Amino acid sequence: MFLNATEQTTWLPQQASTIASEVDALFYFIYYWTLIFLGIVAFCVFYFGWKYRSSNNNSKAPKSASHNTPLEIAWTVIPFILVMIVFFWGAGSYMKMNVIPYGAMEINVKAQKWAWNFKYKEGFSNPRDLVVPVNTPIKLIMESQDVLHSFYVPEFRVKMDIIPNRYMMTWFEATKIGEYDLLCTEYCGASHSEMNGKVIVKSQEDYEDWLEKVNVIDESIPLVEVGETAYEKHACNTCHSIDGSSMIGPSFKGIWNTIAEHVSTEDKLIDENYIRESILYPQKHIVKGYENGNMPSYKGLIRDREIEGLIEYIKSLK
Ligand code: HEC
Ligand SMILES: [Cu+2]
Repeated sequence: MFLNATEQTTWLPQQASTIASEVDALFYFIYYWTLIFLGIVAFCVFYFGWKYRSSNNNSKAPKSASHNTPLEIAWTVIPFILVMIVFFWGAGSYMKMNVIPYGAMEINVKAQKWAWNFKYKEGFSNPRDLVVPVNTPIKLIMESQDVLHSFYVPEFRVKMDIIPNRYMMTWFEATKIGEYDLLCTEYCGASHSEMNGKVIVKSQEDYEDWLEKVNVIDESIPLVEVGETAYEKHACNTCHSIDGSSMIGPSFKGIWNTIAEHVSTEDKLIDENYIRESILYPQKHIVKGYENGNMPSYKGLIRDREIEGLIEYIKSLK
């Protein structure tokens, strides 16, 4: 429980990446030395407080307390050695975390208010969940569409800020098959707390099966259901309600075939093309009363069938 357990403990989540045990070992090293020194200092405070209390005969106190060479050397050299151990140990782990192994599998990450999207080299993108094979180094090439976000997977001990207008890199190698929480850990606006997903670690075989399946959209799923899933997966639900209540964006309820009132462009009928355009080029028309909402563009992040699904879904919300 106390020394670097691979399973979840009271203190730390389980270790599910190659770097996790190293991070924890250093953490516990610092943690226990801190406890030891806390004990020594607290003991001295109470012991000397008692020993030199005023009711005691003060003649016991040393005549000159200005200097004690062995003591001073001890309290300089011992902490110095400890700090140097922490420094070199930490620098070593830091290098490992930041030097991306050659030949790592690359995945592009897009962060935006308030959703994750993962682009695979095979030519498709997966919203919300990052699916990876086990025991494979994964390099993430991350970018933000808007503000500062941060990619955080506690079980992997991996955290990297995503600064707008540049690529941010990080990497990890998952060691256990399973599902792990993925969180945004940089406050990024009203629905920051909903900006989460999963890292799904699969065996090499399952991963290849998934790759094959995810590329073909299952035609047997009705469009309305595709739309309903996309509404959640693409985080439309953080800004658009389906019950008529106004959030950051207008509600989807009952808007089909009504007229959208726009700021500075002409009003438009809400039909198939309008919804498609709203998803791909949201800044083209701005709905009255929602000037400050700033919907992100889903161009390149959403599949055609999902757009078709969302249209059907919005139609169904009477
Ligand atoms: C960050 C918040 C946010 C997210 C996420 C978001 N939207 Fe929007 N959306 C807005 C805002 C704000 C507006 C109104 C301003 C505008 O027209 O750009 C809007 C407008 C729209 C409109 C036009 C509605 C009307 O009444 O004219 C549609 C359709 C739409 N969004 C669909 C979607 C879909 C589908 C998704 C998910 C794939 C989505 N939005 C995700 C904020 C968001
Ligand atoms: Cu965020």
